[in-house]
Amino acid sequence: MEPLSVQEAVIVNQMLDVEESMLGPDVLDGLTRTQKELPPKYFYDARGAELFDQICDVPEYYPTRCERAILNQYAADIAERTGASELLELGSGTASKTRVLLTAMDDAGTLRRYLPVDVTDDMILRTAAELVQEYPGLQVHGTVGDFERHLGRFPAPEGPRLIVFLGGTIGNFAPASRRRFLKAVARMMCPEDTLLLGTDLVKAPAVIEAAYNDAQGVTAAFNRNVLHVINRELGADFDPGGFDHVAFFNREEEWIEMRLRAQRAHTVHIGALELDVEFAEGEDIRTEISAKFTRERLAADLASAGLELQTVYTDADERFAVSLSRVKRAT
Ligand code: SAH
Ligand code: AVI
Repeated sequence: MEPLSVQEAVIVNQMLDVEESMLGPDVLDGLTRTQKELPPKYFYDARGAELFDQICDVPEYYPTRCERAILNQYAADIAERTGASELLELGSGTASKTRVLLTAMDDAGTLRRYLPVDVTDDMILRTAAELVQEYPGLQVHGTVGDFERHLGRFPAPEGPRLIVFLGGTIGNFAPASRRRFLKAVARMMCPEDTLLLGTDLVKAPAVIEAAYNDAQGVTAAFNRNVLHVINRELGADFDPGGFDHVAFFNREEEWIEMRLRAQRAHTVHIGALELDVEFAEGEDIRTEISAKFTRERLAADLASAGLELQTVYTDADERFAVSLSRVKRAT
């Protein structure tokens, strides 16, 4: 893969090969199931990424503010405990909260390299260009890629590494995939590496549901954006306005489910797949789950991946948690 250079940043795009795009197969698989489903990673084209950023600012969406407060309070402690010289970030987005960590590592005198990974190429390019300006001397090696498929393709560590997965994005995996993913992350960790994981916590359902049903309708636009992506990329004729945004807390599973509900019976044609998809009136596509955690669930998931929970930081209202873990030592 030819690296692209943006000043001192190096960007490698793992998504350029035709066979790397899984959108077609994923849409075919998801929309031909009895319970129609789409993977959440397809929300994030440039517009979806912008909408996600707007979600972070709506008053009802507490996770970003809580996680930022935790990082503001504990970043120096994290830098000291981990002694990391590089930060590899999965699903980095605009890396706005990451700067708190980079600054703490810089203040501790250990910061050498930042390695953001995201499916959205705009994000990686913009973030890399900004960070080389903001942190003189910082090496930035960005990867445009899918963290579910490309974990083995990141640069080898050059020192103790802090692997960061923020925002509660781990909650967007189904439970079995979540544990598989954590296991794969653990496999790429050396004994001196640390995983910093952001997880949203179980709390009053009304608080959680409000966060996914904001009054301004930004989350609804984000949800419908996946249909715009499929229209553009696969030549489909979805009418996004013909689907209602639905988000509710599934109390049994303790996760949010986002759905798109067809307002009327109709057929959608997806040109690139030569597929007609029938919708009944009121039929749903599940577009995202967002799991909420207890400490027990977090510890159990990490343990099942061979990781040992070391520290859990929370905000004052215990809405969100940021945890540090390391690979469990063989006894
Ligand atoms: N970490 C940021 C952004 C969270 S939004 C924050 O905490 O605010 C989730 C991010 O993960 C988006 O930027 C999205 O593009 C990225 N993402 C989602 N699925 C991905 C995947 N499978 N591989 C790589 N990046 C992914
Ligand atoms: C990225 N992820 C953790 C967000 C979440 O809360 O599950 C995505 C999101 N979906 C709706 N609002 C925000």
